[in-house]
Parts: sequence; structure tokens; C-alpha cells
Amino acid sequence: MSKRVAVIGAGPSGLAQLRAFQSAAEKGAPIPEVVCFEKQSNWGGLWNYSWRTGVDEYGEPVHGSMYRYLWSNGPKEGLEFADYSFEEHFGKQIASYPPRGVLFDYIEGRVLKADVRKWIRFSSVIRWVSFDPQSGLFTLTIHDMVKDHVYQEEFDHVIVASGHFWSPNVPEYPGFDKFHGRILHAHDFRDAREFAGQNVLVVGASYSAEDIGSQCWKYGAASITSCYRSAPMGFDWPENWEEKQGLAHVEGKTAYFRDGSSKDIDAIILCTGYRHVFPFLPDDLRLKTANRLATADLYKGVAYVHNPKLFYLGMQDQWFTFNMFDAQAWFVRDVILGRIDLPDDTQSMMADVAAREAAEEASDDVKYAITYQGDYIKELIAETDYPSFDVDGACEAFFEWKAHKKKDIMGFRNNSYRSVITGTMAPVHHTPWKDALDDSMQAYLQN
Ligand code: FAD
Ligand code: NA7
Repeated sequence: MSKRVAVIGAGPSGLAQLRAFQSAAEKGAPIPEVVCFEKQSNWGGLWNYSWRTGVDEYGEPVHGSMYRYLWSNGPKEGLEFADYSFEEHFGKQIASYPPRGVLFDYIEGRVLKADVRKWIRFSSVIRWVSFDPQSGLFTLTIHDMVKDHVYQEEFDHVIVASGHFWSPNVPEYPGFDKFHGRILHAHDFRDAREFAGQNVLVVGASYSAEDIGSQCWKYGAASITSCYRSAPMGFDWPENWEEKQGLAHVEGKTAYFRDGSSKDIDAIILCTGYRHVFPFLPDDLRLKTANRLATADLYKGVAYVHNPKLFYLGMQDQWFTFNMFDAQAWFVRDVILGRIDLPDDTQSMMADVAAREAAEEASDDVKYAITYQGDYIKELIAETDYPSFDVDGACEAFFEWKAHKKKDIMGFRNNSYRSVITGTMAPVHHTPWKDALDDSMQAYLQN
């Protein structure tokens, strides 16, 4: 097979794509030449922790948004690879909310076993992608940062797996320019100990606000104030955590809220989400979508309807992560291998997108949304040889997780769930999350 396929990014999505092709090759199928370009010097995407903020050693925007002491914010039973269980990797079942380093090790284990590192060119930033309708080929402009050398190569297909939680959405509120303290976005948050003893204001009401506020609380902040634009998180917060209406303005060290109340604060952390940004793509190839379950312009959530030789992985808002990226990667692989046909007209593909959007919008119930994404995974894996697994069981783990959070937001990570891959129950972790200050793999695996 003489085709060439470019994968942009070696995070969980890009690595899923490499594993998908490798698994076909392992079964004797001819596969195209696959080249993965990764701007960082190692794989793992967001799970590859960096202490850096701002720009990296080459002056490129830092990709990493993860921070020290981050533990999985959902149960691992909802993301387990169907072809590589936690038990296979660690030699035993482990507790349900692993810290970042433990999940990095798990992600890495599968691709080390698959021996696909040789397909990746590290420290290689994709600068531009163009498409020539005459030849039907994409030209990629690549910057090798180590050699400081820019070159071009042609490919039949491009798979964009560059992530969408790295370019921060940074609003400004009146008075920010004169605030007597530090203002940062969640993307630049690294170590909660920095805020010990401080009164911290967290802006936003989603996962980052909840988890960064919780980290600061755990590592000794004097108080947390969180404020929402649309709706409160509504958990039963500890007594030094107050949830308020939206921020109106700040004056000196005082934050004023929409309800007229105020609070003296030392630092402001903007947990205001991220933007889908693809600086290497021209208008006609660039995905423009909100952070939602049914992305715009992607047939089956992966094939770009305006040029279906181009694919995107992991661009949805995420309940499911690693196993959803797998389902997508196996599907994309089979389209490229000619095992799955795409509709031959844009209209049919757009109809698929519209149907997904309408189905997502049919309800704003959380269980509905989780089930919706679970059904999407089922739909994709039914079309490939990705090992089928109990997706409904994984949804159940998410439902339980939601209930556990409602019951005890600082204690939900002390619960455990059953693996839908091996059927084994996870052990209860040896130390309650709020008391476990050491997040090393060695400490976590001591069960
Ligand atoms: P990423 O992990 O972002 O990887 C993209 C890769 O593309 C990176 O390695 C990047 O360097 C590379 N890249 C980008 N641009 C270029 C370029 N121009 N050229 C070359 N390479 C490029 N999910 C969970 O399941 N559980 C969690 O607990 C969890 N916690 C999270 C916490 C935070 C703070 C954030 C931001 C996300 C979290 N997520 C979590 C969701 C996360 O999005 C996924 O787990 C996963 O990392 C997405 O994988 P990805 O490969 O799509 O993107
Ligand atoms: P999300 O889930 O996209 O949430 C962004 C939050 O920021 C959400 O509550 C927004 O409120 C809020 N927001 C956005 N803009 C503003 C402004 N201008 N003012 C106030 N509040 C604002 O991003 P997260 O970072 O929490 O999570 C992303 C991923 O990281 C996720 O997958 C996790 O696993 C970790 P809204 O509800 O829109 O009014």
C-alpha cells in the first residue's frame, strides 16, 4: 500500500490512531505509511506534564493544561481501553481515580507494547497544511525544532489529533488591569501550594473550576470563592468555600459580584474554558465548532464534510475519553483502508451532522448526555473490529460518579467501581483523597 497518512499530535487521540493501524498490521492487513508529528518531546498529550507555562524551550505555546496533584476527575472504569486493561498494565486491579502520572503510565504501556514510537517525529510542529484538489494530496509544512529546520511532505490523508483544551478562553472584567494580585487562566495553573493561605477567586462553573478550587482547598487555601455566569455548580461545599453569582468587577483586592455582594481576594483563577484552535489550518480545512457532543461539520464525529480525506479525532466535549478516541481511530482507520465507505455527497454527510446536533439538543439532562455519547461509541465500534465492551456498564459508572459527587464533592474519589473490561471490582483507595497529598505512582499503587 503506497498511501501516506499524517497524524498531528501524539496525545491519547493520536496514539489511539497509531494503535489502530498497528493492530490491523498485526492481523496481517497491509497498512499505509503512518507518520505522526508531535510538537512536544514526548507523547501523552495533556497527560505529559510540563512545569512550563507561556512558551516552551523553543518559544512555542505550551500545550500542557494539567497541573500537579491532578487525579482523574471521572472513574477510570469509564475510559479503560477495551484492548488493554488496567489489570494487564499494572498486574492487578487499581483504585478508580488514578493521579495523572498513573494514567500517563497506562497510556504509555499500550503504545510501548504496540511498538509505535518509531512512527512519531517528536519536537516537530505542524506549521501549515494545504490541499491540492488536482493531485488530491495534502502538503504539510513541518518545523523540526531540534534542527531548526522547516520542510514539506505530501500525504493522502491528514488526521488532526491536536486536542482542544490547550488554547485558553480568557475574558477580561473591569478592574483586572488594576487588581492587586495574580490573575491567571486554568491553563497556567500548576501547583495549588502556591495559593496556600490565600483567598482564591475561581471564575467559572465547570470541571476546571470545581477541580482547581478543590486542589487549592486541599492544599491549604484560606478560602475559595467560585462564581458562575449561567448556573452554579451547586455542590455541598466545605464551609470555607462560597459559591456566588457572576463576577461584576474588581477594585484593588475586592471582587464585586452581580448580586451586589463582595469579597476580598488575593488571586483570581479564570476557569473559563478553552477554544478550538488550529493555527496550522486554512479556512477551507479548519474545524469551527463549539465545545459540544455533536461537533459541527464532522460526519460520524470524525470525517470533515468539506474534505473527507481530512479527519479530526477527539474534538467533542468529553464524558468518554480514551475509549471514545479508540472508537473514532478504528473507524477512521477503516475508512482509510477502504473497509468503510463514506457517503459520496456532502449533503448526506451534513444530514448526519444535523441529526446528531438535533439528538444532542433533545434534552439537557446529564444522564441523557452520557448515554448519547455512549451510544455514539457503540455506533462506531459496531462498524470495526475494536473489541466490543459493555458501554452501558461504563455509563452506569458515570451515573454512580455523578451521584457520589452530589453526595460528597470532596469525597467522591474514595469510591470504587467495577471494570467493564475484566469484570473486577476496583479496590477502595488506601487513603481518602483529601488526605492523600502525595500523588506519586508509588504511593497510589500501594493498595
Ligand atoms: P491532547 O491530550 O491535548 O493531545 C494533543 C497533542 O497534539 C499534544 O501532544 C500536542 O503537543 C500535539 N499538538 C498540538 N498542536 C500541534 C502541532 N501544531 N504540531 C504537532 N503537534 C501538535 N480526561 C479524562 O479522561 N480524565 C481526566 O481526569 C481529565 N482531566 C483533564 C484535566 C484537564 C486540566 C484537561 C485540560 C483535560 C482533561 N481531560 C481528562 C480531557 C483530555 O482532553 C483527554 O483526556 C485527552 O488528553 C485528550 O487527548 P487528545 O489526544 O485529543 O488531546
Ligand atoms: P468548560 O467545561 O468548557 O467550562 C467553561 C466554564 O467557563 C463554564 O462554566 C462557562 O460558563 C465558564 N465561562 C466561559 N466564559 C466565561 C466568562 N466570560 N465569564 C464567566 N464564566 C465563563 O471548561 P473547563 O476548563 O471547566 O473543562 C475543560 C476540560 O478540562 C474538561 O474536559 C475537564 O475534564 C478538564 P457557562 O456555563 O458557559 O456560562
